[in-house]
Amino acid sequence: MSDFPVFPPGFVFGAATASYQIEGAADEDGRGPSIWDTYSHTPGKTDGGDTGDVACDHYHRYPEDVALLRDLGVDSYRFSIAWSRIQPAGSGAVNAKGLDFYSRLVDELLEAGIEPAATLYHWDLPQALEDKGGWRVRETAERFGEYTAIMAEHLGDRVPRWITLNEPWCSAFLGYSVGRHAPGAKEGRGALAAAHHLLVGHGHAMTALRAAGVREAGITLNLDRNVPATESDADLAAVVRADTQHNLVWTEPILAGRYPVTEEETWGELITAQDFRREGDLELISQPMDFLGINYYRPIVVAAAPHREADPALRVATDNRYSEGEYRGVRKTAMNWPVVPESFTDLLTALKQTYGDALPPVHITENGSAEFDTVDADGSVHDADRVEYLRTHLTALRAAMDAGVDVRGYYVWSLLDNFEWALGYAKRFGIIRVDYDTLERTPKDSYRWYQELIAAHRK
Ligand code: GBH
Repeated sequence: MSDFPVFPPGFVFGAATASYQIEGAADEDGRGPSIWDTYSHTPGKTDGGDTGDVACDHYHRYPEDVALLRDLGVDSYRFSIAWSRIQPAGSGAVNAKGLDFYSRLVDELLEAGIEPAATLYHWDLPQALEDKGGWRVRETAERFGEYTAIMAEHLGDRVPRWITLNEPWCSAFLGYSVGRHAPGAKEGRGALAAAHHLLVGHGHAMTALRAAGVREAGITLNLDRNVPATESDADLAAVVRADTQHNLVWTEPILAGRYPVTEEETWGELITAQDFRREGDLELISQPMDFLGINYYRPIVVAAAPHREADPALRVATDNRYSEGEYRGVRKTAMNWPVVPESFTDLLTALKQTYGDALPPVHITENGSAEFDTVDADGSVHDADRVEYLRTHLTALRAAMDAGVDVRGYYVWSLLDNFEWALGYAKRFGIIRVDYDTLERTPKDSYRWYQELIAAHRK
């Protein structure tokens, strides 16, 4: 056991998933369509034309999945709620069967001694709301607050930990300017408005969660560790721009109640000139949180790249004055992501340095790796690379805690192999293999390793 990093008593070990990536049952029990149904069913958008129609069929197999979580020994399970199961049209009437699914899931978890951690929005916006403008319009943020109130009223006493949004950067920029995620838009102003309205939506959700008296509420951000390709002035300036769009646009309003201003053409300055910004927004957005969720996977090498867009809003929103460079001399995962555990430590200690006491306790709400898993004749998966990834990243996390960062929990991404968005089912992040023909689940070596690490903390 000496190979395991040791965490303090009370540290939360968890596993995470998201609704559209695992549930399937896309047309069942009154679920309305979401932007990911539309996007994945549009030819050419996802690798292999993969969709979440069936996914891991978790909607029907959740008792089996909860049993796997129980055997794993986790303290907590992070899942997300599909808004369009609750409100098929994104507002108004509540679909009782949708609510009932999450209620049964939560009861099953509690019976297994596992604390539910619910994410309210992991990218599957009801299509009906996108048809009215999606996150480009303020109404969506208001509807999100109403939906949150419904969920908190029904599950607030049984779900202790609530996450408003997962990775709003992806929703705003991959969704509305880069176009690699649903709804697949390529807009400048639309993406900036989406970013702002996602923040406002987070604020409305915080208000609703506070009103319901839930135990803990926060947001999950995918903060990036941006490292310059060279020490040239151009590359260093590109890092500032990348930090602004990926990190400061989110952390500054949420943790410091202000827009970032790092150079003349950043999102922060552009947004102050936009008419979607309203008096009082920053107060709403910067309500105190009980924790900050952070998803971490890899560092990003940033190199200056030429301007391609004439429209300044689109230029900022697509961030195309930097390009991802290659991180040399380290192993790459199946995503071609560099494995650099020290970056994880650096990200967290830098965040603490920047925000000090304004940084709430942290939960690592996702960390893990996609690997080229192979299945042996006896059905076993010896995913040594994933075990090594998890071991070194948990060790790096422990180092950040030793350096003074208050980290309360860690959720491995992911419990199951699942629908990896635009990349479909080919990228496998699970500690449990899913056979997409039979939907059979097989724990990988990484599952056993994590199980032992957790068990070692129970002695
Ligand atoms: C997180 O996203 C998500 O929260 C989770 O749902 C996801 O499965 C996990 O990490 C692993 O990616 O679709 O062409 O843009 C992190 C952001 C979004 C980066 C999807 C990789 C795939 C390439 N990820 N993206 S593309």
